[in-house]
Amino acid sequence: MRIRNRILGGAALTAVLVGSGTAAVGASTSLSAARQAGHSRLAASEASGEAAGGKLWLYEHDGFKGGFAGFTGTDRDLTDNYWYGTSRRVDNGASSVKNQTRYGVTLYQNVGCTGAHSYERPNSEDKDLSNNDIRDNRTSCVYFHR
Ligand SMILES: [Ca+2]
Ligand SMILES: [Ca+2]
Repeated sequence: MRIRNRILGGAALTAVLVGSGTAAVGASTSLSAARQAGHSRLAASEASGEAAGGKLWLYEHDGFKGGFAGFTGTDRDLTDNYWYGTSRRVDNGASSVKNQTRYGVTLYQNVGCTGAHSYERPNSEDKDLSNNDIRDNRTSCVYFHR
């Protein structure tokens, strides 16, 4: 399984490289198909911060900018979570949110899910938490209402 993944990863990378290299000769349809194949395999949606379906996404800055972190279930302690690809903690750092799950999710001020909190409806987004009870830079717990 591990080897197979490695081969698939290499194939995806090759497809993207070929796509880039031959873009000038104009085979754009197959190129974009190759790019999309590469994209999905490389999980570019996560790497770019574009939220893939099914997760609650916290963002470091307003307007879904900066670091991002995806959740598929309750996490009562964000002190051991880091913005994707960084060493910056998610704890007390979230300023906007997208809830792309079918569950309501409550963001809490304190580890252990207490204190000020804001409820995020299923399939909703909020580009600025500063005018919510949770406010900016306070979220320490993500609670899924399953
Ligand atoms: Ca955690
Ligand atoms: Ca907090």
